[in-house]
Amino acid sequence: MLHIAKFLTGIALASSLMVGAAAAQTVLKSSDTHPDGYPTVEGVKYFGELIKERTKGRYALEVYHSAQLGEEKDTIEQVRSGVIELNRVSMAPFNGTVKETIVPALPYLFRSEDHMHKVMDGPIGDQIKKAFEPAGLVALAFYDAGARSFYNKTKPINSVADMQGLKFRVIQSDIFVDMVAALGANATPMPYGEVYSSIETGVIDGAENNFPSYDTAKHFEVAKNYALDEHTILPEVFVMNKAAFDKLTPEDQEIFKQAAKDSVAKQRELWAAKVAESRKIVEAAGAQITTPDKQGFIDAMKPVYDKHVTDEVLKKMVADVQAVQ
Ligand code: GTR
Repeated sequence: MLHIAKFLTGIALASSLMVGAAAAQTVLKSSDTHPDGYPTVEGVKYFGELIKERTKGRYALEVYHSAQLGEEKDTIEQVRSGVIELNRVSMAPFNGTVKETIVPALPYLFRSEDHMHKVMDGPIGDQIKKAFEPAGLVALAFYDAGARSFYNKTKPINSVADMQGLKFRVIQSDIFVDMVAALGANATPMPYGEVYSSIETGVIDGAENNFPSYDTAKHFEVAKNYALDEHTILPEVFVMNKAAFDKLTPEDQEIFKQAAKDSVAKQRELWAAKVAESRKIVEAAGAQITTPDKQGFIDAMKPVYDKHVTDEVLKKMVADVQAVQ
């Protein structure tokens, strides 16, 4: 009898300990389209380590890389509805819902990556972060994504004239569709994961992205001509479901914000190294890099501004960005 009683108490104790341990840790989920090791994935993982350490293990993070939870449009819906708590995505798919994200997506608005950093780290960046709230999201951080450029399987691009009639996949945003149209080419928005096979089978001639994406998604295997036109220097955004963020204590909210801020420095460092590495990889694999006449591309972009920078808020933001030295 005594034995059984002891045994039962033992079970009760063990299970209460287990429940206690499970309740003490909330595991949050975050999505990323890129493979493990990519600078955005590593930036978010670092954020996860920091929140775990600074909340003494009360919070932990699982990063689902390689689009395991779906393509960006889908994971944006998942994070908005709270199915997942966090998501690292490009800002372009938000252009239709968070109008302030149009500004950093505009072609040739940022003069350099330094200029972009100054803007996004300052009051305009804060204004863009705030604009995510009505969409049910807290923008925790902006990460680097370098400059996007066009690549294709058909021919080298040296000027806007060479773009004529080519078919490009663009990221899912009307600005990008109009940008390609303004260059005399045709745009097809489609999920990132479909680009490789669409180029391979000739549905499109190419796409547009930075060196690390061109490299890790292996697009260089099917589209060898990479033109360094650098049409946008569009940063990434790391967002959290707002209801999940609001549930945190004020102290934990501070921990999350500071951890996100600390992860930015880490991601930027990893990013710079990855751009150099990816460029070497694609060149060694036979990619032909051209440096087209950029002024022609810049001049062609007026209709994009005329169509998308229409309201006063955006006009002022564009002027503010241009005024940042
Ligand atoms: C990459 C970006 C991804 C994804 C991709 C795309 O540069 O990091 O988040 O948006 O571009 O073109 O779909």
